[in-house]
Amino acid sequence: MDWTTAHHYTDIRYELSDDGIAKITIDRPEVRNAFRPETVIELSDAFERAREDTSVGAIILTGEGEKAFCSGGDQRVRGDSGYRVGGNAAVGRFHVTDLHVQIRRLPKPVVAMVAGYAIGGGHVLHIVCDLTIAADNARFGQTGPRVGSFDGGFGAGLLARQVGLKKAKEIWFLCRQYGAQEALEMGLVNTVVPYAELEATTVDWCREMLALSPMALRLLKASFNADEDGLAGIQQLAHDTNLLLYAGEEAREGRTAFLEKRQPDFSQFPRRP
Ligand code: 2NE
Repeated sequence: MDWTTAHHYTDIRYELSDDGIAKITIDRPEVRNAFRPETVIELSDAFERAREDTSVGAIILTGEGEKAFCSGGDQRVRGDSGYRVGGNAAVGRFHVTDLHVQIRRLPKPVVAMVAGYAIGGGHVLHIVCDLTIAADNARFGQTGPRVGSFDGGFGAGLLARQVGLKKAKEIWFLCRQYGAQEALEMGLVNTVVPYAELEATTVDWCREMLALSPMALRLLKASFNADEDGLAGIQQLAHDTNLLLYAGEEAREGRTAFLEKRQPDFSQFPRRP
């Protein structure tokens, strides 16, 4: 697969295929692709770039190398109030909170391509992606309680929806690691393939989605999230619907009437049963 670098970053790579796939790679293999605040800020920028690029229809999130997808927050820059930008800020924070929401709000499918460890906050990153393609060497798990941390947001709630409440509690309470096959059996990933076929399979899945209606996929993603995200999810779905309403004659009449300073004539439009 040929990828073209579309923007240069420090901690990540942002590449495009020639047929509408963006690939975002966490490029810190020396720490098993752990993310520091700068990494998350760059990830956020790259996802926004992929969102705004109308030629992009599917996004892959992955980690450099075969040893890890991501090992979570970089513990070397973890301070007493979060992760410190530049490693030395007095006040830290959790930039990844916003990234989780951003991935879920992004109206294009996001596919986690996992080789090696998806651990801790790295595990939560794959949980918030729409699909996960795992290599046979993938290992999944949470470590929070081992290092004095936890993710009670999507990391707990969404995981419980994916694997069931008892299993989700087991994953968090025992901090065990699970192999790719076990992850598949519990519904944590969509498929498992040999590492050598990981990227080709992920690209194939993306291409299958690229051949489908982008608006239908957008509305489906918003529909799944509407159920899970409460009012914020309903807002996304409703605004997506408004986007479609804008494209029709009925809404145009409302806008045109306002601009022409006249009463709108909606009598020409059916009151659908
Ligand atoms: C990922 C894992 C299981 C890999 O094990 P292994 O044996 O393959 O590699 P090793 O030797 O442990 O790691 C290689 C190098 O990467 C660093 C290590 O310290 C080591 O460095 P050197 O000794 O070579 O200098 N490294 C690995 N993960 C790191 C990390 N997260 N931060 C900084 N350096 C890291 C094994 O490495 C592991 O268990 N890693 C820690 C996983 C972890 O606990 N992550 C944080 C969970 S909390 C979190 O992510 C979080 C949250 O809970 C809430 C909000 C935001 C984030």
